[in-house]
Amino acid sequence: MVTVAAARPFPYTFDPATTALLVIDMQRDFLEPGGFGESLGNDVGQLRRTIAPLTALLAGARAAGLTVVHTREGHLPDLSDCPPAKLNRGLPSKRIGDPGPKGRILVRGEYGHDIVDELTPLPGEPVVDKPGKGAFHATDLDALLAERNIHSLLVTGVTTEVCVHTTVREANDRGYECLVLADCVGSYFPEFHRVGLDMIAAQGGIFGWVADSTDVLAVLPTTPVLQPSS
Ligand code: C5J
Repeated sequence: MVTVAAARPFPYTFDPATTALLVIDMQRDFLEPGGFGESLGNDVGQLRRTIAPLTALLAGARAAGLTVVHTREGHLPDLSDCPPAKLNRGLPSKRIGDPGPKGRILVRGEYGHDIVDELTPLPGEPVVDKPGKGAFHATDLDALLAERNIHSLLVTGVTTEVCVHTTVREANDRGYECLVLADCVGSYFPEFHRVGLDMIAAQGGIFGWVADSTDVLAVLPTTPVLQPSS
């Protein structure tokens, strides 16, 4: 077991053998200049600042032998997995499935839907395609984690108040202990980011813990932990 003493609201203890690094929706359309997110007037720099610390954390997690799971938000090309309540939101000309600057918006298989080059998953690392904001909704994530005997999640990705928050809430309800890495999650809206993190750690850690990636890197083993069989 290792402990992140600087985590708030109190130290976070985890067993690297039963912990996964979850990388949520680090997709070109959310993060890259010229992508869908920027076309809506968002400052992608607010998200891009997560790439460098997340790259370092990924390297540390891989060296320690942690399970690494990536997610992508998006839909089948015929949009049959996108409920009307989601489809009918947003600017009329920039809805899910419409042509966007990097391919059809949030459609699987399109260039903009895929993960940014800096964080390309390694062969063997699961990539969970999710139709919702939460990574557990309508996916096999829970089964995949159970198969690997995972009980704790180091949570990273975008955006803090939407897909990260929804996923942490879902995970918390399912019994996972979640540590959210403040410098590895990002929002287009700095205020939402700050408050989103505060909400997670409030009330004695109502949804989980918050720390910086350097606090985790300082305690991660430098050689691979044995993966327990499920
Ligand atoms: C994510 C979104 N990934 N903001 N999506 O947070 O719509």
